[in-house]
Amino acid sequence: MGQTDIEPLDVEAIREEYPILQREFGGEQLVYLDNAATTQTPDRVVDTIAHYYRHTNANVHRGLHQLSQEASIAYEEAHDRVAEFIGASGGREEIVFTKNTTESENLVAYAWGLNELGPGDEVVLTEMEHHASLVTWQQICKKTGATCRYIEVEEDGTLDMDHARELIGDDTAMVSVVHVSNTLGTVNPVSELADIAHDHDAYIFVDGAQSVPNRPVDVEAIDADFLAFSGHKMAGPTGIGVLYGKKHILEEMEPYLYGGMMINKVTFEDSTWHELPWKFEAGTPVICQGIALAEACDYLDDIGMDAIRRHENELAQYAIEQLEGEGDIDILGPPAGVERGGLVSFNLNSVHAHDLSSILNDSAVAIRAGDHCTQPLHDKLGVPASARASFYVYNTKEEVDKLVEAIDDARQLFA
Ligand code: C6P
Repeated sequence: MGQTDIEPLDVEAIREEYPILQREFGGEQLVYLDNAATTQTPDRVVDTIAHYYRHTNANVHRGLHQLSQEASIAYEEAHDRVAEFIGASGGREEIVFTKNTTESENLVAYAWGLNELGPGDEVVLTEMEHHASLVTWQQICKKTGATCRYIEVEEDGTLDMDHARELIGDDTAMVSVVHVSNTLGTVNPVSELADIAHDHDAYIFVDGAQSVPNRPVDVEAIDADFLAFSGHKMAGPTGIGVLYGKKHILEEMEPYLYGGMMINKVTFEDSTWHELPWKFEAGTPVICQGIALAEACDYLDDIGMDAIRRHENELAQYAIEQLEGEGDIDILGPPAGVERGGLVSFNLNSVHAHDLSSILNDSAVAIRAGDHCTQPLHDKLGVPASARASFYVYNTKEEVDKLVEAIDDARQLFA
């Protein structure tokens, strides 16, 4: 479907499911523009959590009693629902529930990387990786003697694909790339990168923390070997992340954490492992969070992922237009008109982003300021920090206008 055929979101109706958006600070209604950090949670997901604890709460896979069986079925089915949401035809066997994107990255780095990488092997990342990917692979490379290489980011915030083709070669064992940059908003060509990686028998790990919440993502269309994302950035609860992995790769991997629930047979001498995905879910898992994440997937699909993608891009483009108006704001990432995720990072002249953020807070406008866990990228761009406004399904152009007005107040203050 072309982006123009898609019905716009009924934002007014959507907002009714988020009482938190009615909060006021200092007499001003909250303008929540920190969604790339964490999105708010709609009533129906909160209700699912409350219902679970009121009516179903029990440990899973252990009890033969009715409650435990109900909780187990709901938890297992949540894996199937998440698989469906990202187009994983292998169902629950390809979906591991973790704590967050960061843990999903570490799971693969430890369970696969520590065993498979060695001197001479290369892990190819991008200069716009989040620390969750960058630090994890950097440290696994240090432990194994493998080398990290970084695909350069061009001045317009896109990846230098010639450089990607140069770097990814027969020594490459893993390409780990962020799908949508949490700092630049850039949408990376992950499918093309997957083809390049596979031409050299390397795996590709896609960091979907900022893409799965905001656009349709189909792991099989991309041909990702691994994909990670977090529930708390997609209208779900905190405390749950997802690792998708192709079944045949997960089957070959060693477990990451050992303990109860992930075993098949244990003796004093040795142990064997449970089937997928339980082999990777040691101990009591994230039961309620998993069930609530499945509800968040239903919620997002009911709105429509194509419509969400359009809404986010429209708000980001509108924000760029408004922010560029005065000529004293530097926008990071692709220029106006180029599709991006629903976020805009920027700097106002010589005002430190932290100062700007606290002035905006006086007007109840919540943004993020700092390095957004992309320190090397900020170093490359020659700025210590940036301010970032990020949008979700309940944000409006009027809220972008309030952001712009609040920035104007800061402008007056620092004039
Ligand atoms: N970015 C932000 O404000 P966790 O914290 O594990 O749920 O997600 C980590 C992560 C990984 N990759 C990308 C692209 C991300 O944006 C994030 C989280 C938040 O930008 C917190 S730093």
